[in-house]
Amino acid sequence: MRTFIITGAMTALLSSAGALTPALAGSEDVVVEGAWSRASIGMNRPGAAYMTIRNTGDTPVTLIGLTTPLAMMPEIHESKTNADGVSSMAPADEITIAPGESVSLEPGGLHAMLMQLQTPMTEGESYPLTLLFDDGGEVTVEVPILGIAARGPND
Ligand SMILES: [Cu+2]
Repeated sequence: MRTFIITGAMTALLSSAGALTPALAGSEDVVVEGAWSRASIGMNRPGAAYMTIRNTGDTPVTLIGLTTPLAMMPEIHESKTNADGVSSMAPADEITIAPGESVSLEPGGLHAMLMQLQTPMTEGESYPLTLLFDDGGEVTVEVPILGIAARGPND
C-alpha cells in the first residue's frame, strides 16, 4: 500500500476531480470466481447462478442487485431448510462483504435467482451477469451453463 501526503491544494484538486468521476469505494476490488449455472428445461422455471464473490480491497463492499439480459427479474435469494427438513427461499437483503472476505453463492444457500428467463439456458453456452454494488460500481462476469445435473463449477 502506498501512502500519500496530501497538501491542502491537492485535497481541493482531488475533491473537484471526485465531483466529475464517481469515486468507487471498493467494488473495483471485487473478484468473482467459479461462476456457473445449470442448463434449464425450457423457460417456465427460473434459473440460478452460483459463484464466489471476493473482496480483495480494504473497504467493505455491499452487493445490492443484479442485471442480466438472460432474465427480466434476477434477484439474490437465500435457501433455508427448517427443522422439519422443508426447504424454502426468500430474497436476501443486501450482502456486505468485509475486506479480505468472500461470499459463496452455492446450491442450498445464497444464489442468484434468474426469474422470467428470456431464453432457455443451454448447456455449453454462457451469458453475462452484472453485480451491482452500493458505491455505484458494477462487476460483469460471463457465466458458463453446465449440464442439468451439475453440482459445481468443475462438474
Ligand atoms: Cu431462489
